[in-house]
Amino acid sequence: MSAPNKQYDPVEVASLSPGEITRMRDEALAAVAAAGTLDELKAARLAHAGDRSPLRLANAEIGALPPGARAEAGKRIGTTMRAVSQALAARQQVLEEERDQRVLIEEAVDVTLPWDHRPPGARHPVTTVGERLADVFVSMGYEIAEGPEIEAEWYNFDALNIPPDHPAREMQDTLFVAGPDGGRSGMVLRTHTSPVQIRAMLTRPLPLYVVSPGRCYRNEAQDATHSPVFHQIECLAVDEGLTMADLRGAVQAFVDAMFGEGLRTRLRPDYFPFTEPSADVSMECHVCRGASTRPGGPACRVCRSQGWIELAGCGMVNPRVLIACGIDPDRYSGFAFGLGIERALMVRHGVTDIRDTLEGDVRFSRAFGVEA
Ligand code: FA5
Repeated sequence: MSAPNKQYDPVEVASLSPGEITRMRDEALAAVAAAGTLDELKAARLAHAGDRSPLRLANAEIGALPPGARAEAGKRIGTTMRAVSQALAARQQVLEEERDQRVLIEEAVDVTLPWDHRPPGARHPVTTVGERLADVFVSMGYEIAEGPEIEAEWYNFDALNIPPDHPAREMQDTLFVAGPDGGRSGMVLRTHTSPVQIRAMLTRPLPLYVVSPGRCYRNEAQDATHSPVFHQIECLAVDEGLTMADLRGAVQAFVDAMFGEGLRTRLRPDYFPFTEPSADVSMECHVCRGASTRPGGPACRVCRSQGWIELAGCGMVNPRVLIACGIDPDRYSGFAFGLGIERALMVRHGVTDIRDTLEGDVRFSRAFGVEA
C-alpha cells in the first residue's frame, strides 16, 4: 500500500485514476458477460470482485490519497464495485435459470420410452390349475358355469336340500351377510360352489354338463389345511340315464388330468344332503402308489402311508334337488362332484401349508412356471 498522500494528487495513486478504474470496470463487466457457466462466473467473481482483485486492491489504496480526494475516489470506486457486483448477480440469475432449464430437459424422464427389464410375473397356480381342470371338462363337452360369491341362502342351502334347521348348515361354517338392520339379510358368502348347480339347472336347457370353478368362504380359523377363503371346482351333469358309472368316469377323467393317467380312484359312502347316494372320492397315492402300505414298505408323507388320498365329495343329484329346480327325476338323473383346488394343488405339488397358496408371493407362483 502507498504512503499517505498529504497533497491532492490522484495521479500519484495510479490505480485510483478514473481511467484505470474505468478500465478495471470494463474488464470486470466483460469477464462477467463472457462467463458461459456458473463455474466461469465464479472464476470471474474471484478475479474481479475477490479480495485480491484489482478493484479491491485499488480500494485499499484510498487511504493513501490526500483527505480531500478520498471521498471522490471512494465514490468512484464504490460505484464501480456496485456495478460489477450487480452485473455478477444478474449474470448469476441468468446462468442459474439456464442451468435449471437444461436440467429439466436433460434429466426429464420419458415415461413412454420402452424399458428392457421387465421382471416376469406369474399367474397364481390356483388360477392356472383351476383353468386347466375346467379346460379338461370343456374338451369333454362341459360348459363353464359361474355364480355370485355373495349368494342367496336359498341357492346355497334350501334348494340343495339343506333346510334352515338342518345341521348341514353348521357343517359348513357360514359367513352370513348382515341386513340393513343388522339382522340376517338372506344372503351369505357362498360356502361351496354347489349353488351354481342350482343356477345352472334353473336356467340352462337339458341335458346339462357344467363345470364351475370359483371362490368360497367359510367361517373357519386359518391353519395349515384350512382357510376362510378357498377355491372349489364342481362338476354337474344332468341327463337321461346317468348312473354312478358315469360319475366314476368323470372323476377318473379329473384325476387323470390333474395327476396323470394310471392312478386308481375309489368311492366310499359319505353324506351330502344334495346327493343321494353320496360318496367321498379318493385316489391312489401318486407318490408311493400304495407301496407305503405294504409290510416293510417306505413311509409316505403325502398319504401318511394310507395309500389313498381323499380328494372330493360326490354323488348322484338328490331327486329333491332336481324337483326344486323343476326337473322330472323320473326322466332325468344327475351326478355331481366338488373339491378344493388349493387342497388338490397341495397334494399334487407337495405343498404342506395352505397359507403358501394365499400369500401372493410371486416366488411361490413362479415355482409353478410362468403361464400366459
Ligand atoms: C362341499 O363343499 C360339497 N359342496 C362338495 C360336493 C359337491 C359334494 C358336489 C357332492 C357333490 P366339503 O364341505 O367337503 O363339500 O368341501 C369340499 C372340499 O372343499 C373339501 O374336500 C376341501 O378340499 C375343500 N375345502 C373345504 N373347506 C375348506 C377350507 N376351509 N379350506 C380349504 N379347502 C376347503
